[in-house]
Amino acid sequence: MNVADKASHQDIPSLINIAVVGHTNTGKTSLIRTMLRSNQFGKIEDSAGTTRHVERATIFADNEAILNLHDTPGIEDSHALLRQLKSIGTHHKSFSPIEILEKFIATTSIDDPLEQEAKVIRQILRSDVLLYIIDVREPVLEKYLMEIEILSKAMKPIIPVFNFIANHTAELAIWRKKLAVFNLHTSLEFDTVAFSFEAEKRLYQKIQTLVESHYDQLQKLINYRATVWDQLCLSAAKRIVELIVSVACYRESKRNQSDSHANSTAVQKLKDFVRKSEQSCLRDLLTIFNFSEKDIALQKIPVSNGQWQLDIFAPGVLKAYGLDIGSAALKGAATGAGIDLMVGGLSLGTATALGAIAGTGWSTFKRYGKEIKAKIQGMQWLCVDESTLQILYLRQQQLLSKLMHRGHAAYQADQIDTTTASASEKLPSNWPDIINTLQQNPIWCKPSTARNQDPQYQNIEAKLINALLANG
Ligand SMILES: Nc1nc2c(ncn2[C@@H]2O[C@H](COP(=O)(O)OP(=O)(O)OP(=O)(O)O)[C@@H](O)[C@H]2O)c(=O)[nH]1
Ligand SMILES: [Mg+2]
Repeated sequence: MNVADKASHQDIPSLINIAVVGHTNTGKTSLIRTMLRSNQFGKIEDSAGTTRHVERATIFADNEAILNLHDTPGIEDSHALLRQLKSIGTHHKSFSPIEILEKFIATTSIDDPLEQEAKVIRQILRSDVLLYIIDVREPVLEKYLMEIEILSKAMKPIIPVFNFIANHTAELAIWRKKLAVFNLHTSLEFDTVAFSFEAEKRLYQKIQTLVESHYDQLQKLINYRATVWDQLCLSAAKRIVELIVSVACYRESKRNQSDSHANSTAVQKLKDFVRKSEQSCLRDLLTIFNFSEKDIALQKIPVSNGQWQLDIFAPGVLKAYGLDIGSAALKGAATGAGIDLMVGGLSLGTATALGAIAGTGWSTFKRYGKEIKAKIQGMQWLCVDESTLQILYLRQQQLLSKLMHRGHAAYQADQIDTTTASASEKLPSNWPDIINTLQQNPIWCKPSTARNQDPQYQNIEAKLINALLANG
């Protein structure tokens, strides 16, 4: 639960107060949105001076308020500000740096050109920690170093947070070096768009080391967030497993060989089932992660109007997912793209791979004799072929990994620096066995207590979940 309201003088004293400061347009409000898991907080725009007032948001661990985040207007004119502070210092030689800052606030009127800066200074003096947000794409200009010099006068711990880090490693190194001159060694990389839970955890851990009096409260928050995150990822993985299982177990009965109309209706029915199942899974996954249309565009997820852009049965789909077309064609495609023929409990694709149809070997016959007999007797079903199941899995895996890496920050889709398509997407190690078992258990197509308590099913579910989450 998050609460955001205008800054007031009545901050709850026991809460740690964190001011989010920095040059204008560096992503301060974006960072707060990501930390709040809400895109309702403040206003974000790709232009200077978007945030005009200090705004407070409280972060909770379950029902317990843990910390206040204070969004501040961006510093725009550090030259003029530093000049002003120096001038106060010259007139009040005995003033400490903090007293100079206080004098500056007291003497800056509402219509002063440095009014925004005065709001920032007022907030930093009231805060326990400062998060100084840096746009690493920018060169280390003098004005930024002046900002740091000004902030350090408040004698508060400063944590530099590098934003826009994707594809900017060289710039990051330069920034680090420059900050070391100011004795700022504890920095963080936190791309608010390509959000990672680990980066957020490190942020709280850094604050913990700087404000030890709030160590336990922050630990509560870290633990709470970790639990919530794990649950979120687990329910998403479970939803994907449900999809794979229902599609792999699904069978459509095939009448007789000559009735081509009935057969093509059955093929259509099967394909519709797969498309609808995938679509409903997509909808659920986006809901679980609270993703909007805008987020989908930002993460370059190939989905429009709630549907995958590339139909799962489209001719180019195998190639698009880097699958071996040659071997897929050999195994499946008994009755049309994406459809296999199931004979008894055994699909033709599987049977061919096992050599059962070729009739080789006594042991194969002993194992699959019933299915082969069934084939001879003409009991046949249509099922989804293995390559389609592979695509189905890979597509959800890719989606899950994108859903697990995003903030609530970004605003314009074209601002993304990289796509997050991962080369490590692959099938679980025992994939053929898993599919084979699923295909032989059509009763698992729908959830049931019997299914969910079956150790063989539980084993498959666990393997798929582990594989999905290991890749996230
Ligand atoms: N690619 C990318 N864009 C970001 C990131 N963080 C913020 N942005 C974008 O940067 C722009 C500025 O973000 P804001 O959060 O409004 O920045 P701000 O520092 O609060 O700006 P002011 O309130 O004007 O000082 C917006 O267009 C954001 O979508 C990031 O990590 N990566
Ligand atoms: Mg802002």
